[in-house]
Amino acid sequence: MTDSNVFRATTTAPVNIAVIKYWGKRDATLNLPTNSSLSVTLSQRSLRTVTTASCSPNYPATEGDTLTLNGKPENIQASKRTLACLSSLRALRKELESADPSLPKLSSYPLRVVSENNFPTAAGLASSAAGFAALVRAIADLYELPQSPTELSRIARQGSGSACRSLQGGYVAWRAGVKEDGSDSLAEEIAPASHWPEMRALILVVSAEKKDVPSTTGMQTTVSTSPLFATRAEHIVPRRMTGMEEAITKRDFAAFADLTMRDSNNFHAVCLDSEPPIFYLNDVSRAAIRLVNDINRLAGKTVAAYTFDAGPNAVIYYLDEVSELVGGTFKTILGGELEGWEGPFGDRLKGVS
Ligand code: 2P0
Repeated sequence: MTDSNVFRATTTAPVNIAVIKYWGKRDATLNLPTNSSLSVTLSQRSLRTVTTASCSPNYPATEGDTLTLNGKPENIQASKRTLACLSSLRALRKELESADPSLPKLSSYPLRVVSENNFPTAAGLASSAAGFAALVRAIADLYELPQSPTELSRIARQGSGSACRSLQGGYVAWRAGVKEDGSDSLAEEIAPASHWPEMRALILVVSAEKKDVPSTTGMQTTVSTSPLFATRAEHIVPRRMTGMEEAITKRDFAAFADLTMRDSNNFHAVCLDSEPPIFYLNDVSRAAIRLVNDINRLAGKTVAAYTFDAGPNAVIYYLDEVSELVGGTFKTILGGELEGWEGPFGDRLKGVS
């Protein structure tokens, strides 16, 4: 607490990029996925969200809770997902206050949340993942909640599915769960970043524009119209989750890369199989795929893997030993086609300081 009776907590949350993709909800209100997914948490040196949550008995009750995103006020009341996160976090704080009446009644004060991304919002760079993870972590810290990151992932999931994977570092699995109330749909760290410290990610910003089809809408279209989708969710992904966990445990890059590329391709295949079809990749994305294939062919083994989310931007995974080869090739061949990148040589996204 400060002199002015304002309680405050600041935190950061990283971006995560899935190597086994989440695509499809079995419950759109609770944000329950049709299949499990697995992601790699990127270093916070490159992409992150910084969020400050504060509350005070002096904040006017008439203003209610407020959220400022990248300097602009957001309408919290219009975002059911944000309201769901705030109400779950308040309920946990109320439990603490009921158990210990000497605690300040933070749950009754208006909240102010201020959040900044250091990368383009909604450009398929998982901004909602880092955003909701940071919001949940900041308020949980402000309220001094004892819940573990896995327990908090249940709340972040209601903000944005992929956000549940950004509360932990390293390699994170989001278990789809089977319960209707979503209580077993949780993220858990399967290995810390230190388990495989040679892992690197190159981010190619093909376009920093907002994506054409938002993820939530795209997923619903795929679930309700794609005949291929059931095969993906029921057969392909469960096998790949097992294979990917094994590849990570054994630090088997070739197996990790093969599954990563196949799953990205399969996710974009079910997008194309939707009605109307959903196109996220463009010509530059396809050039990046060809370049990774060329690099692997010339290296005589799999040293790089591409993956694409709901947009044209590529993330390339590789190990530190081939940084020069992968970074140098992409910079030379595709550098001119890109709006920016976060590269292995300390290059930055355009417009990022
Ligand atoms: C993923 N994506 O696993 C997949 C791959 C995009 C493609 O999670 O509706 O923004 O908020 O739960 O989390 C993007 O979906 O969707 C996403 P909602 P979210 O990273």
